[in-house]
Amino acid sequence: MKIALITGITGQDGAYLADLLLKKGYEVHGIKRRSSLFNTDRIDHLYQDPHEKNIRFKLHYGDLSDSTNLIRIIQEVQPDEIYNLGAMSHVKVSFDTPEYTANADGIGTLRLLEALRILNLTKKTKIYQASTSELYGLVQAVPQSENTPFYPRSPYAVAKLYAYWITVNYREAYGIFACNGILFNHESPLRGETFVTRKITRAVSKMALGLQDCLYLGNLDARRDWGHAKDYVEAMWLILQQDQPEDYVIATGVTTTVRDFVKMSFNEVGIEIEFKGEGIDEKGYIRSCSNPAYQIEAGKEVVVVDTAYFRPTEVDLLIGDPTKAKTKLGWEPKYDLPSLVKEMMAADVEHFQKEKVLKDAGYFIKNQFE
Ligand code: NDP
Ligand code: GDR
Repeated sequence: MKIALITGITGQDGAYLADLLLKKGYEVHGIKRRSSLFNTDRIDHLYQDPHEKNIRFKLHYGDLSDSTNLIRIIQEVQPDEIYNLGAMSHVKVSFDTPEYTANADGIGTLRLLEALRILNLTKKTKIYQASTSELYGLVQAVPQSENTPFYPRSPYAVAKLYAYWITVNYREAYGIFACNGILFNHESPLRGETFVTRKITRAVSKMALGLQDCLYLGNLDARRDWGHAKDYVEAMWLILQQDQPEDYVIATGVTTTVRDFVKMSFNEVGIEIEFKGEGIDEKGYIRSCSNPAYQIEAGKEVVVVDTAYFRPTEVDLLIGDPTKAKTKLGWEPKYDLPSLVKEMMAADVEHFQKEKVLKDAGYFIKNQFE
């Protein structure tokens, strides 16, 4: 039985990857951070009681900023494969917490690679590094491939640039089977609520149900190559199953603006919206609503640009070229953007329908101390 260790197992990708590896027969270990509230929502369905025998899913407390902790866990687990998904992954927040981001996202990767050297696991353990399309940053050329130069535009991307190169360096210097997956944006119903896609699908669902009035967004012109996290974790696994350790771009090859993502989300609930104005004066209004379940009047202002969500330096355009992954890994995404939006909207509408039932019955308490 192969043994995998996943950092960031409580995140979106960690949850999908753990599920995939368990289905493939792996013993899966994950590192979770201590928090004052439960933070294992996304993986609770995978939980196995540690008091039982022969369990294949185990969680360890840890943090990428703590080398001794990482060394101890790796020594205990003796993993065949490490997937380093743990990171402070929010680009905008990285401008507020640049030093912490560098520590977790950059030096955290170094700590894992060094642990393999210290424990003499350089020949046994393969390692996947969660690299990102944010490395491309300021557009040099499109579509972006494994050969496109990097130009990071945030403390997050700069930290990930260090992680990318230290992964390459340890591969070349010590022969570690260490690979970068340069993944473009990938989303799902498990996506963190403050990333733009999930922020949109949640808000649109709430607006359709009369639980929210307006959605405040930043740059509507940004273009992203959005795929589904389920497809992308499959690629992570494939990358570590090859004969040679290499780096791969994982993307759909299609790019869409934030504005169009908003329109597509509203369309899922039968609502058409139009945008008027430009720049910070741009607003989105309801044009029509064909779904009788939702009483939304035409002309209502539903999207407003708020400069608080602008980044000091923005990444305007991402569109990936996944040719290498398709040819060498045989990777093929099953989802396109419309099917992704459909799944995210369906999940959020269902969630907020339940919340509305509670609220209508007087049970919905926003803050227990209010
Ligand atoms: P999430 O933000 O959903 O998950 C991040 C995970 O990292 C969480 O489990 C989080 O724990 C954990 N984490 C944060 N800080 C630390 C730390 N100091 N030590 C240990 N664990 C930590 O990210 P995604 O699942 O979306 O992304 C997975 C990885 O892939 C990240 O590295 C991200 O940067 C990268 N990536 C993501 C892309 C995407 O579009 N989703 C695209 C390209 C790269 P907690 O739950 O406690 O917060
Ligand atoms: P990104 O994702 O920065 O690409 O990083 P995010 O969804 O945060 O932003 C995408 C684009 O949307 C614009 N935007 C907004 N973004 C947020 N979060 N909130 C808003 O209100 C808003 N309005 C407009 C942003 O300016 C940006 O251009 C994600 C993360 O998962 C990273 O960890 C990962 O490495 C990259 O994707 C690939």
